[in-house]
Amino acid sequence: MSLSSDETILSTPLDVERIRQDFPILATHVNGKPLVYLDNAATSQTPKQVVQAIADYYNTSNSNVHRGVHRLSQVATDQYEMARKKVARFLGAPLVCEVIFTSGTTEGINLIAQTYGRQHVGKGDEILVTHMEHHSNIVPWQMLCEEKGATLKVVPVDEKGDIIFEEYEKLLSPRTKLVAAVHVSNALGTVNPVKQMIEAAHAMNIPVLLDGAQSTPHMPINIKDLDVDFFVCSGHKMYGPTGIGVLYGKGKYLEAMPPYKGGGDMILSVSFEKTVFNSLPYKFEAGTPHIEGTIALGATVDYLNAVGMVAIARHEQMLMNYGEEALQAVDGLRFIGQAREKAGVISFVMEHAHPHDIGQILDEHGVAIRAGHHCAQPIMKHFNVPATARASFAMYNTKEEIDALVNALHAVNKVFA
Ligand code: 7TS
Repeated sequence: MSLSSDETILSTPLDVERIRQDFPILATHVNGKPLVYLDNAATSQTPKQVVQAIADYYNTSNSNVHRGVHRLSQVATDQYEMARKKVARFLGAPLVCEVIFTSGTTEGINLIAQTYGRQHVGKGDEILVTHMEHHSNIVPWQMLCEEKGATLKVVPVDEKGDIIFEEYEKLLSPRTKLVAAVHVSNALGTVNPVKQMIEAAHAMNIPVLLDGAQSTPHMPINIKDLDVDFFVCSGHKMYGPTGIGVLYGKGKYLEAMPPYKGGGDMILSVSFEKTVFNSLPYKFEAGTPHIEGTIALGATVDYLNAVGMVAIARHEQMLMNYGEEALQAVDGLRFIGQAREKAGVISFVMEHAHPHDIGQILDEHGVAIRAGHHCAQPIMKHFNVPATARASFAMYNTKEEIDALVNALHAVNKVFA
């Protein structure tokens, strides 16, 4: 990512040793070796301040939100709505009521497909995705296209793992009803040129949904600056709890969209003749929400603000450069994905060992990585591999941990080469 000079001045290096004290799980030993946790793209670890926020909620204010006149319910509601304000500020959302809590990225995308999508996509229309999408940004659109007689179009990716921008521009057409693109690829680490993609789509009045599951943990996000129409992310990939995520949508779209789920809290009044839906954001939050997860997501945002997203991005970029250099010392290792701009992820294959075998031997050395297709089978096929091994970084990772990864990969070669 590029940093403005102001951001560069403001950002101080991370005190990683101090940060690691906030993550007790990092002191775990696996097979007698210190844990080296490099599977952060799947789920990142959670600092004790966030865990404490969950415990505090249950110990002091556990109660349902938006419906009680009693003290505990008021406290819980205040905390829940405070989390919404914190998240809105963190993501640079123009309006707090445009922030909707979901169970995660997957639910956010499905919500858009089933509401905006079903409302706007018809026979002969097109949805545009990239070749590097996670399955959760492919399958909901395929289901919608199937139902409506529409077509899923795919922006091609080159041999480095960058989208081919001219092809993207050519694919935008009056039939395109939505661009749904990943901000940062979980399989390759590619940072897509989303600002330019959004500008090109908007020039043709096409709205854009960004899958921010892998960008939110690694870089400052400013929805207003991006001018993106929909943005989704997951708490558990940004040091927060599982089961909570965020959907941002521009008010003009959210207002016009039908609800996704019916039930309590999303209504103003119900009779058997007619139901009047609630205003934003409650229209999209039916039923008792993930209250402690939401409040703890607010605590997560506090934590990330205290550390600083610019400082996190710089630290991880340093790890990425160091890692790409260090891994070249491993015989038979080949990177999958060498895009112009990358964040968080190094994906690779080895000449003599299958990714699953790599993952297993690394585990014996206490090193946790992900091996598989990363729920992104189409891009695996593009690179002609069934799977990759993937090391993914977080703010608490160190150069020494990358050295441990490299040593363990030498051990893989000893077994298989
Ligand atoms: N989009 C991207 C880019 C992702 O990386 C993931 C999860 C999702 C969507 C789905 O997020 P969820 O929180 O709703 O499950 N990616 C991964 C991964 O890379 N390894 O495990 C899950």
